Amino acid sequence: MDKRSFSTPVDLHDIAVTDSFWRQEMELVRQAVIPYQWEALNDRVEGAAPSWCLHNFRAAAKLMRRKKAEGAAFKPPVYDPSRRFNALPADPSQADEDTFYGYVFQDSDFSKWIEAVGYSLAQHPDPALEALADGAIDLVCAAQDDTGYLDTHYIVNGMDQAFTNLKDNHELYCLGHLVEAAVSYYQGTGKDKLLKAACRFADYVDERFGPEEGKMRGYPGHEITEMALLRLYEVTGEEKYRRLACFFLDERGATPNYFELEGRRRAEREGKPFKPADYSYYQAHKPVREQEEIVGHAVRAMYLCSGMADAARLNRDEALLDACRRLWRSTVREKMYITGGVGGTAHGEAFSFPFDLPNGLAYSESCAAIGLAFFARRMLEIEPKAEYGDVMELALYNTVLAGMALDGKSFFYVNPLSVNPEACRRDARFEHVKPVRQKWFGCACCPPNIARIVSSVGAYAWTRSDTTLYTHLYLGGSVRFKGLALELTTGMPWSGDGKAVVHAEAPISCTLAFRLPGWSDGAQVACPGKQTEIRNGYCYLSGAWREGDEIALRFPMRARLRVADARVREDAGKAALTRGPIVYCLEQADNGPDLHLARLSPEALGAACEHVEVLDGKIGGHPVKLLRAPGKRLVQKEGGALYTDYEAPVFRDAALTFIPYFTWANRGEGEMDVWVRTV
Ligand code: FUB
Ligand code: ZN
Repeated sequence: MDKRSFSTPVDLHDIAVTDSFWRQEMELVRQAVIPYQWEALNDRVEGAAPSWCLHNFRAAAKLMRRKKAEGAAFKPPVYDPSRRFNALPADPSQADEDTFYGYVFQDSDFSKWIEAVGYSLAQHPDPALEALADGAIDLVCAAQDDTGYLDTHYIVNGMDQAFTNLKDNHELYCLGHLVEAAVSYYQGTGKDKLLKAACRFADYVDERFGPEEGKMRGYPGHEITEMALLRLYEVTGEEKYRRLACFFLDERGATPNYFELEGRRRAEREGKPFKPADYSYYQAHKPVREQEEIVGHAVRAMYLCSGMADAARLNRDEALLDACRRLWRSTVREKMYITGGVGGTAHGEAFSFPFDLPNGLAYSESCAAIGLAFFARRMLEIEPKAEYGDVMELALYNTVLAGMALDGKSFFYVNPLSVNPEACRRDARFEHVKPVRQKWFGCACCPPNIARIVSSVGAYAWTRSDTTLYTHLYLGGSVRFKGLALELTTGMPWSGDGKAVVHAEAPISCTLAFRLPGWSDGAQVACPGKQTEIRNGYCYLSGAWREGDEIALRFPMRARLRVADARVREDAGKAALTRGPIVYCLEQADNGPDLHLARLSPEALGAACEHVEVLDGKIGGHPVKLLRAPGKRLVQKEGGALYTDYEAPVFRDAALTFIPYFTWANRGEGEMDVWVRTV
């Protein structure tokens, strides 16, 4: 491990994103998504599934007020496991103000929202938004128990059973999200009220978990706590948070299995038979350092890998880094969709077996693609290799952005690569697939997760070490590093050409490193007079930088016809069109129904796609590049018998119009396909 190549994200205060693409996405989050989600968290969006998130904090805060007022006379609620999911009132206005509703992890939706607010405020001060967030933080802090414990599910239902079901009940996950939120808000605003609350909860957990005699040897049933505690360690310098995170990582999957132990204890207490679970769903089937294949719930797996990568970097832990590399390879070489989505099966929202990547039945949860971007960035922080940057870019531009409507007011949880709306409506196997984005979800993990990653996209674009500024993603804007400002002008994601101009009052010696995108043949980064070295798909330019130094970025971008490995059964005989980092798809709105009859004409296209036209278009008012490719349609026999004798197929010419995958389903309901038959 060469720690000279280690880097960490550039502080968002030092970044200004100004290009027309990402600036617009970030402004959408700031002006539309954050306010909309605040309404959703307060159950005020008509026709949307209630969140209960703020309701639960209010119920917990009320209970805490009562606890303080009554002192020793206070009788805490006693947990009833059969009420883990309290029946939801048909009409939210009929909700009981003292009852917890929704999933056990509803608190995390607030945390993701506040995290997005923190990132946004770092780059765009907004006193009204900050005042709203401060008020929300006051409420959340009022819900905290005086021990530091802060999880409304148990506070309201009975803390006597706190930490008795780590496998499923998400308290440590909620801690993780709270920490991420608190750090972001602290970094964005300088305010530490939430940070103090998060530290108190983390301290409470630290006092109860660990290898020491008398402490619990458990770990999160849903990872995130690990990377969050490591971030808290980096911000506070408190060694205990690093120790706790590493304990959680290394204890996972140890024998005896903790989830089994706690499950047996619970069964005994409740007088029920013990049912073992499949611990690979939780990545707890064996110690993380021994894991070879990425398995189980996809978001959990990606968050785990992200925590492992953070620990590998902070502890210079070669063995852990090797495990990260293995799991990375297993993910991107065998289990990732061409859209950068992961999680091939709805069964457990999980990774399936290698090369099982169904298009229509895909799960590809928005959160899982976000987790893949987290993992990729952390690997880049350790060893800058273009492969990580390529995957991070792919996930962000395609599955992550597809998760949010162009107006920011509806969301996908599941991101299929093929949709037949009738199947979604009538076939229970497709129940998880929605043909249009939803206003909200009972389990709304994805929408605020998209908000937090989009508003912090700058931290994925640039990382820095003492000597080097790395540009991983090409966002237009500027970034400050060691007394210089690097101003990037790009046409991404529609054009690969751009430039970077240095602004510096005095000469500064350092290295500027730029990713050479894998989608570009003959990518070039050049600056006359600077020492140039290409390593692992990055171009390193070193020397004394002066005001006006200009770096030419030339990343030829062309439409590409892509095919999948033959082991991906669903994609055999099919191809997908991509251009730069953007994956394209066919939509009914442009191509009519029955997309399964469409054929790309590879003989006309050729490998170089010279016959694909690149057109300027608009989807939902947003300027995009469309692709028009020569194609055909299979002419079907009309209204005949279900089965007839074979006859040579007849095709008619039909040009095919492709739109960027992230823009699909912004013009109403219809069929969609990423993979199109070529034979
Ligand atoms: O369990 C918390 C979140 O809810 C997961 O990350 C998502 O997959 C959804 O199940
Ligand atoms: Zn999600």
